Amino acid sequence: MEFWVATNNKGKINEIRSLFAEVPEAEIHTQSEISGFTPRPEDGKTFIENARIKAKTLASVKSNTWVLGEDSGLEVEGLGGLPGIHTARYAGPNASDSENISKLLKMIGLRSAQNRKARFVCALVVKTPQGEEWTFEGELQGTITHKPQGQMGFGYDPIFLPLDETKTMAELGPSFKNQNSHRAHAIKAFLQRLKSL
Ligand code: ITT
Repeated sequence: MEFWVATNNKGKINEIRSLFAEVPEAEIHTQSEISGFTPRPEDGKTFIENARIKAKTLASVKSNTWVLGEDSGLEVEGLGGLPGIHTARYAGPNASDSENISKLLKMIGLRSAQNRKARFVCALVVKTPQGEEWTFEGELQGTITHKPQGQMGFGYDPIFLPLDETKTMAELGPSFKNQNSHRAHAIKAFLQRLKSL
């Protein structure tokens, strides 16, 4: 049973592979295996729209199989929901994780030191082998810390303290994310629907 995932992000794909461990017959592939494949620009206005763009673009070359488009990001309350759909490129087009983190900490310091509430959001658009579209969403609430801590995970994990936790997501690591992350919630909802077929 093949599942093609429309992402180039290695952190995401590692997590998606772990989440699919409960489906032993699943073979996970990514768009990077398709030579000459060019993703379309993510010019949607919402996470779901961008996830749909990713899924549709990959489904146009991978029909009659399962295709997953995943778009995710961080919404910070004191920044009016930013960086939102711009999370991956918050500090510029080729920004590294540490550059994005530095920019976010600076912006919160400037604009909203009092309100560090945030949530991670994951939108998942699945194209079924029959061409139907299924959508799923997941979120994880938390706060933004004052400095990065922890080495695990990717992206903004070192500055994200999940609600009711005393460690950042980068300190909590894969066992926590596999159960509780925004991505885990969305993928688990998909796997549940898949099992009900
Ligand atoms: P693809 O479009 O190829 O999937 P991307 O990294 O550009 O890769 P997105 O457009 O969905 O993916 O951007 C999501 C960004 O949000 C990602 O680059 C991270 O910076 C951040 N992010 C998403 N999920 C995260 C997580 O679980 N932990 C930390 N940061 C996360």
